[in-house]
Amino acid sequence: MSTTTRGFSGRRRQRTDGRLPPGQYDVGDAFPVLSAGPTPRVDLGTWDLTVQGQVDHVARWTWEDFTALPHEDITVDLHCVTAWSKFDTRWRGVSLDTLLEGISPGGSFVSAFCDGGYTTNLPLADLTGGRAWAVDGYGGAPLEPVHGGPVRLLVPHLYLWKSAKWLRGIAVTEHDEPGFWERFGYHGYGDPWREQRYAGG
Ligand SMILES: Nc1nc2c(c(=O)[nH]1)N[C@H]1C(S)=C(S)[C@@H](COP(=O)(O)O)O[C@H]1N2
Ligand SMILES: [Mo]
Repeated sequence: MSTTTRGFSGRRRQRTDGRLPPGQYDVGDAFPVLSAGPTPRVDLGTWDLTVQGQVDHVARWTWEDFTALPHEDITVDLHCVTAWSKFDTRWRGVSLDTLLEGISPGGSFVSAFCDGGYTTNLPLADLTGGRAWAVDGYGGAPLEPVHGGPVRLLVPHLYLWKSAKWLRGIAVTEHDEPGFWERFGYHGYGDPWREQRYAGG
């Protein structure tokens, strides 16, 4: 259910079902693209995904390995710190529980890293328990490059800047090390329900 209200910046849909976090609006069918740089060209022949850093062994999947992992369909709401939320988005991907299976982490944080150099930090615990995925499908099709294809991180319970596009791996770290936007003042954790948009806010 959504209703339409007219605000200072145009038409912004509101929801009345409790699924809109504070300060957000429903963007509807639009899917904005927010990237800090150009969309990287990714060669699937040399692409890999790794779990590395403070671990007893590095786990690595080639594209062929990754596509053979068990995939699941995911329907979730997205919340961007720039205030748009998008509801019932449909993704397909591999649970981080699968990728982290058998890893002995020597730290309780991670830095997700990407083609193009983007990074973002999260508590390792937030990637477990069926709450995070490495996704390669969106809306029943392969994930488009502008939205992070071939593979992006999807962590829908945190603001969308934590869902790193063009994901190449997860580095386990001992300390919480600020990533790209976190170094510019974004919040270290980024819970949309607590409006953790900026550090100190
Ligand atoms: N590699 C990478 N991942 C990224 C970004 C980026 O610039 N580079 N932007 C982040 C931000 S700020 C947002 S809001 C979302 C936007 O995802 P979208 O372009 O699919 O809407 O991607 C996040 N992941
Ligand atoms: Mo963002």
